[in-house]
Amino acid sequence: MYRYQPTSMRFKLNRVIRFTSFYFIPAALVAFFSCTSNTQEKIEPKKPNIVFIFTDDHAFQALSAYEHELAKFAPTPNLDRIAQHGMRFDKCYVTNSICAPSRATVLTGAHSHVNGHRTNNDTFDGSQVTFPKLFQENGYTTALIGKWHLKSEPTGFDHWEILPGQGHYYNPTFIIPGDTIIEPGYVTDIITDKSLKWLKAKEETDQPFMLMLQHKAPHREWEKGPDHLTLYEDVVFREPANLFDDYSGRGTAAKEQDMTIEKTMELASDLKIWTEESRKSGNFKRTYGRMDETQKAAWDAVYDPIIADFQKQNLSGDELTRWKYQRYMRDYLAVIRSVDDNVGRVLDYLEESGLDENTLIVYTSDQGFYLGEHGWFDKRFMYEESYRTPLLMQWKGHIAPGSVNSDLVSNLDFAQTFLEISDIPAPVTMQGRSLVPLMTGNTPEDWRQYLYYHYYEFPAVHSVQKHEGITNGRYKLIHFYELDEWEFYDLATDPMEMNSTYSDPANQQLITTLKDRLSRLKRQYGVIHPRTDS
Ligand code: SGN
Ligand code: CA
Repeated sequence: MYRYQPTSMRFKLNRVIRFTSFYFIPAALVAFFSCTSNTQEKIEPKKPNIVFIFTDDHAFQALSAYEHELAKFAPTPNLDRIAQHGMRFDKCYVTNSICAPSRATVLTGAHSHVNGHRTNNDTFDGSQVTFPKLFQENGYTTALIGKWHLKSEPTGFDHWEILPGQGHYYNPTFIIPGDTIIEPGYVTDIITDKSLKWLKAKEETDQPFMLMLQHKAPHREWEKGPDHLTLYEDVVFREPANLFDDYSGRGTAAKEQDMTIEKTMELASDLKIWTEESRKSGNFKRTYGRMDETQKAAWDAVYDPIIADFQKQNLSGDELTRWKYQRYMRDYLAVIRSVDDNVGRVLDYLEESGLDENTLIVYTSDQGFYLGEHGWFDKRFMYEESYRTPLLMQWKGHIAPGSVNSDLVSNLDFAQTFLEISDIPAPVTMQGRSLVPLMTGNTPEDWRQYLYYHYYEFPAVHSVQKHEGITNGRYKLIHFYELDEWEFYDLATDPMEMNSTYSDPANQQLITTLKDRLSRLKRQYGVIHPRTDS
């Protein structure tokens, strides 16, 4: 029923249907019909619009459409609407689990080593081909509103308003062409207001549009918005079973990272337990320090009693870690609820205006995140929580409502997907594959069996070693190549990835196959070159 037809064919069919129902009435109108049919034939059907909603560090565990235990206590009803009206992808993985490289891959449809953006320290080469540029060249109007993080000025957008770097939660600064401004309010609300304003202005035109609506939330330091300050304060979240992981089943990289709730997460900037001393820091200035007096008063009314209670308890050891985990969850999940409310506003508008009839709505994040699993926050590793990212897509008349896909897909595929629905040919530099057949329930027989991963940012914040790897969705082989340490997991028997069984004799044949596949993928993507590399 939801079979995909190439866009041009679909448009022709629509045209025939409209044509017959309107004109196949009185025979007396035949003459009229024959003089108008030419004009009618010339009307080009409108190409689909795209609204791409992107968040920063939204773990799939914290999106209730994914039915994770945690989200039962912190539902996301509006994001779930996209899944109800469309498709939930259960195996969407990123090529490189870190912010700016993920964004560069989304734009270029290419791996980090091809688009040149391997780490957050790189500057995006905006002269290369990106899908927004191709949309512009093919009659679309394009906009980018929110977090950008690619350092160079955006290219390929008719309209852009971006946050500098990571941006701020309260009274955020925006860079706009030729100027820098400060907007009063909470960043998630403001990005949504700006996006709705841009969308509403589009009502006047007939031009198809592509909007990239990119939130800062729920990135560290997880500052709640004014509407959600008390939300979840009474909830006690269930701890992940491996909150107190001792890393004994893995190698050096897991043992030597710097991203534990216990040691790395800061009481002051992360958990808002400010002291006289920590109030002098730059972190204080760029968070609480940006609030106006009214915002501060509302904030203090919630956090002052928390600080007092914390000081009274004098916690240490595991009890302190447990307390930090609860505070982390309360803040992080409340920040997500504000994303959810604001996504609801966008969906309401698209429905009320009827734009949802011809708009692909996408919700995804730049990568996943640890919510206490392995004792961690942050991302970077190829382990599931940070490797996977949520992906929901709604496109009326094309994607069956409430459908679920479990093929291996990637942020590498987004650009080609958007180009295909808009009938724009993808350039050869793009290395993914269009998800359109999957969206319509017709996964091709030769769909990929393996995904390639590569993380490059070391030494850097959180001290995660460089690694590359391969997965088929069940087995995962990871190579921390600067340490020359390998890890192997079978997600069917060890879903939390607690014990690498790389040395288990029973796995050797499988590992040899995966190594061979890894080499093949590296050749295919141009990581190694057959003539010069082994
Ligand atoms: C900041 C964060 C880190 C985070 C990186 C990258 N520290 O440095 O925790 O890993 O950004 O995040 S913070 O105290 O400044 O928040 S990313 O999403 O942009 O890749
Ligand atoms: Ca991120």
